[in-house]
Amino acid sequence: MAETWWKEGVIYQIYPRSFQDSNGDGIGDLRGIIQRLDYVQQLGVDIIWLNPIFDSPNDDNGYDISDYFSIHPEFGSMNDFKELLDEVHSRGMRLILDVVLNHTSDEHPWFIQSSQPEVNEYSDYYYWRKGKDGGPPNNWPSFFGGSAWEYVPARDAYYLHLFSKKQPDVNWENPGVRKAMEDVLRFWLDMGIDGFRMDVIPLISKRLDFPDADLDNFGKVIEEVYSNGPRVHEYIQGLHRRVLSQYEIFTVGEGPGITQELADLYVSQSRNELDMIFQLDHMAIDHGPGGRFDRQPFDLVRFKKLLRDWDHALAEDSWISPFLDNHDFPRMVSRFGNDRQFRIQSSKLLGMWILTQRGTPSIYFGSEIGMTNVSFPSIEYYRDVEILNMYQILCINGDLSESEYLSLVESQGRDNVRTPMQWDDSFQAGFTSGDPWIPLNPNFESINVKNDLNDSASVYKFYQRMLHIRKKYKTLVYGQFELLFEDHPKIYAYTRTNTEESFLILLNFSDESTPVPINLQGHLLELGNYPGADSDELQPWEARLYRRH
Ligand code: ISL
Ligand code: CA
Repeated sequence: MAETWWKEGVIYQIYPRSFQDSNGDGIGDLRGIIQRLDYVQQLGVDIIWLNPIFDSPNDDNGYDISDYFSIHPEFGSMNDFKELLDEVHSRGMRLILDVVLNHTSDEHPWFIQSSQPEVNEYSDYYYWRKGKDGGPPNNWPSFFGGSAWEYVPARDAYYLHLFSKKQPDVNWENPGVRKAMEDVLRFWLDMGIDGFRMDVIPLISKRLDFPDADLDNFGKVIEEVYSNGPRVHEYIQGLHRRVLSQYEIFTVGEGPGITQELADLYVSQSRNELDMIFQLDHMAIDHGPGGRFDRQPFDLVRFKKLLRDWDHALAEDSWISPFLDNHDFPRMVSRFGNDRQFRIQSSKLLGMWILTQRGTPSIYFGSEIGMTNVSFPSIEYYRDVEILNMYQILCINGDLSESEYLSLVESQGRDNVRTPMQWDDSFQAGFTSGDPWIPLNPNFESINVKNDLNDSASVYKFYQRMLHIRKKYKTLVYGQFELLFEDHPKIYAYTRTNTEESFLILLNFSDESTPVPINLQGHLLELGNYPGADSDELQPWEARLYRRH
């Protein structure tokens, strides 16, 4: 397997609106990130991923881009961006940007032109179709609820939007679109960035017969109808050949609908497409057929086997980026750990999981101090377009009460991970001197960076040690993965092995202590989350990393 910097690095994801505000307007910005770069560097990560920072009306916080070539003024200027890039590079780190090639904002000039009744260069830049039987062209639902089609009287036609109606899908069949998107990538690569996270990239090619979907299971709709369209590989290979291959960079594709069987087609190096994907199957582990607000119990055994199967399904020259949360999913300690009695232990355990996987781990800001989900008192506190749309559908027009809905949002909603970074216990947690765009999680008085930096047993210090260990042993990057005790209901155990050495990872995913199921002779404890523990009993949420030659 070829060794490269982007396989050996660790990604740190920053949600720019929520990291650090530098000018008191309540919105995190690029100068704020610059102020905090030493913090990020000292943690020990290598690659910073920023969620979209381009001009946008912010219907979906920047995933609705109205100008691909400019920085959103609320984040700063192009000079601020160049300074940030220099500062990242001078600290020996890299920077990747998040680019949305599947859709634009409805306020993008292309869409404004495209909506005009007169035929023009942009008329065909989006998917316009006539209605059927007085309704939309087919039954496709949007990711955020409601129909994926919106009627525009001026064209007497509907346009497709798989996300919000302010995010029309662009028509990649049009060579003008493909060329325009290549220009976008080239512009930022020429500025010296180190790669891209590509939003919903397997969605860019559509089934042009627009077949009705079977609405029983939204996950299947994504996989079988929206994703992996007929020309998707041709399009990605085109980007690779004409643009990406000319630079020393890497790409990570967000992979909704990419199955184990299809993954190699996107990420095997021999395919000349992407360098890695975020596979999302494990993020749906507690989703029912209706999606995230159709919550199901978490099943550890299914989780372990799913992730094992993903690892084994990938070809020798394929790669992924393991993660447990990001800006779209709840805080990992609240979802997979215990964010009350065992917040510190389980945050460390999950950190050990991420940093002992095969792949390029991705850490979402705040995980390194064990930030948790938030519980806001009413719907007015929420900002996310998905949460607000589903409120209309499930409460106002449906039969959930507000409190039933809020309880779903508290466990599944995206705003859980978008509250501001908790730097200290002062006013607004040190995030802003003004009014934050979304309220802070009130637990910032106890959970914050300042506390963690002053405590040698903190989650932050554990991440720092774990990152150091990951750097030291390439076996943790490249070594074979093998799952042990696959049916054990509490323990997640596995080995990472290459020719020189082997690691054993023991994680107790439960609130009860449990006997160690393996003979530990010849194993050296590298790191654990309980002081001095090397006994034959695993404490609640205990995590241990052993090495043996
Ligand atoms: O949340 C999901 C399922 O309920 C994910 O499938 C997610 O919505 C989907 O993968 C797309 O996410 C990406 O594109 C969206 C944007 O809102 C998300 O923030 C982004 O990560 C539209 O651009
Ligand atoms: Ca600001």
